[in-house]
Amino acid sequence: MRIELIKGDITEQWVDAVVNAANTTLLGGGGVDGAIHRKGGRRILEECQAIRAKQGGCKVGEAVITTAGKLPAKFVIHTVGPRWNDGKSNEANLLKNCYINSLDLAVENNVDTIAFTNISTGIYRFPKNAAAEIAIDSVVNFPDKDKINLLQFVCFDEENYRIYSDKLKDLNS
Ligand code: AR6
Repeated sequence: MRIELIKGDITEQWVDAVVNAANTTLLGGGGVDGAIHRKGGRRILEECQAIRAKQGGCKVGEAVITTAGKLPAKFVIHTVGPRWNDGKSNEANLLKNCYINSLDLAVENNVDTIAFTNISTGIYRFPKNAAAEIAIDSVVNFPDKDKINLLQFVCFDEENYRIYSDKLKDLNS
């Protein structure tokens, strides 16, 4: 698996799957979730509503998959990151689960290329440095990583981009 760092907007990535930072309702919201639903159109929401009807939303740390509607990607994997509380509420493990469960779903759906946003580091206020460490560690140690060709970390904000640049440099040196 090749890891690539991108500064930009995940809704514009030509990959098989983009990973959304959703909430437990799966009905959309602000941040990247808002951007994905706005640009992807209502088929994404309709599939989220069908999942809600079947299993009642998505728990923190878990992931579900839908079409990507009008986005260039084929699928959206919606995962729900933990809201940062005090760091002692299992936030780190829950964030790790987001990455692993999203990658598991990707492999199950034969996804070859995937883009991740920086889950939980916006509205949910997870500290960015710690979140990046968890994200990189989770993907590098993902057991089935050979089944995915390309993984992009798509950073929208400058601070996340800088943090990921530093950490990925360490990894490659
Ligand atoms: N492309 C890539 N990354 C983006 C984009 C984009 N278009 N827009 C924002 N980001 P957030 P959370 C980055 O707040 O913290 C929603 O209301 C942003 O810079 O989108 O997990 C949901 O419905 C940040 O680094 O998600 C939930 O209620 C990262 O995406 C709640 O927010 C995550 O920020 C989830 O909060």
